[in-house]
Amino acid sequence: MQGAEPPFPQRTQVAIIGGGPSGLLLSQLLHLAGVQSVVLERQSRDYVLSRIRAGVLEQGLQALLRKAGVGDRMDREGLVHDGFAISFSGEARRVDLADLTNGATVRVYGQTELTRDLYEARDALQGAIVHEADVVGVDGIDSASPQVRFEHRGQTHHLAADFVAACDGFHGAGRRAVPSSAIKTIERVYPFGWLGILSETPPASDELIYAHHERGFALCSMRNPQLSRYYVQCAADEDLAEWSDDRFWEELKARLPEGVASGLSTGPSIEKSIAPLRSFVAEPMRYGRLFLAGDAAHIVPPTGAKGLNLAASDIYYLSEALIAFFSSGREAGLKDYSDRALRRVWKAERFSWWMTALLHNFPSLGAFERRMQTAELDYLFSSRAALTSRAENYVGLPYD
Ligand code: RFL
Ligand code: PHB
Repeated sequence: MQGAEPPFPQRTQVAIIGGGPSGLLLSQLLHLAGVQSVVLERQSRDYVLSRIRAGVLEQGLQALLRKAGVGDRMDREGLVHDGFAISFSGEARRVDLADLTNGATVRVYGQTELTRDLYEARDALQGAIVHEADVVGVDGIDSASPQVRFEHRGQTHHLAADFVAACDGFHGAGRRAVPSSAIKTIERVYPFGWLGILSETPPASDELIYAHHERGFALCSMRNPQLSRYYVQCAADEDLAEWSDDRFWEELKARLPEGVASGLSTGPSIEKSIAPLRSFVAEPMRYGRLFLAGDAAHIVPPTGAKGLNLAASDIYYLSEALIAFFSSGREAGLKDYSDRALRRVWKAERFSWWMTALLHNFPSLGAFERRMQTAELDYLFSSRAALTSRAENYVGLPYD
């Protein structure tokens, strides 16, 4: 099954806007606890599965996927990483995550694969997912029975629910349905983007390499031993058409230490895209019966690998709160949701901001600030205390 066809359900307990990782994970966790939901996704499933995004999963997200019954393939195929490297001044230095954090690791497993696993799990349980359902508004959010309005192939439909979860990403409709006087947004847009490619070549190294270089930041990542993901910092208004594969490889190599660049396997790209970098938080993450989760509520620049992981911690808090409400009428979790989620969000914002500031070439930086970046990097690798703090953040702060 590739999603529900009309006639669509007209009422459910939780209406979920967005069939990305946040929305799918929420619907799966609710289902396993006996709470009904309907997922409304604007795009087709193939489109959602063609987006190449995150790759690094913290332990909290891994545990949540297992709890949702979707951890098997991740456990089989995902790559456990117990360290990564930061290169600067021509040399790559290792951050030994496991050693610094009493054995914690991260797992490299693509968001595309994780989303595919979630769709399959929802299908196996006959979960209701409506594709090409473009949500255009939410009515009665501060009443006991909000209604989600959506358009599907030219027809307008309504879905009534006890609660609405806006899991519809940064450009979604959920956040826009909240009166502007009831929500505050805080944003920083960075003056650069990331140009990323996917290529069917063996990764540059067994571990990720975050490269600080005067030409700009670069990142060597991967999806599996035959599939690599690379990024280079580019201008915010960069024209993708000007980036041939050859130009990309040349620029990437120029930003990597000699030893890594000389061994790099290059080949044709199978995907190439530009992502803008921004930090963004909407507060609070609840208005009436509408809850914001994942990218709908916050964006982090990808340098800290935190976006998908934050979406997961939101879903953890929100699913617990909704399940407690439907199983025993307890409202405390719903009341606390926004504060609880935001405490973790702001810490991840802080870490992502720090990684971004440390590793990128900001057009505005003077000679002093550039030296501060290298002095900070130098200090980091000379102080176990400093490195431990960064490692603790990279593997993921606890869900508390
Ligand atoms: P998504 O994935 O954007 O999904 C939202 C879904 O909502 C749908 N939608 C609507 N549906 C119905 N009606 C409407 N009006 C709608 N408007 C939107 C959309 O079609 C979409 O399917 O949000 P979600 O689920 O909250 O998931 C968030 C993550 O996708 C995101 O945080 C991460 O990808 C961020 N990210 C990373 N996160 C990590 O934790 N680790 C990483 O290594 C990492 N690397 C990255 C990243 C994001 C990147 N880009 C492209 C921004 C690397 C990159 C390059
Ligand atoms: C990725 O593999 O896409 C990736 C990895 C680490 C990051 C960002 C993106 O910090």
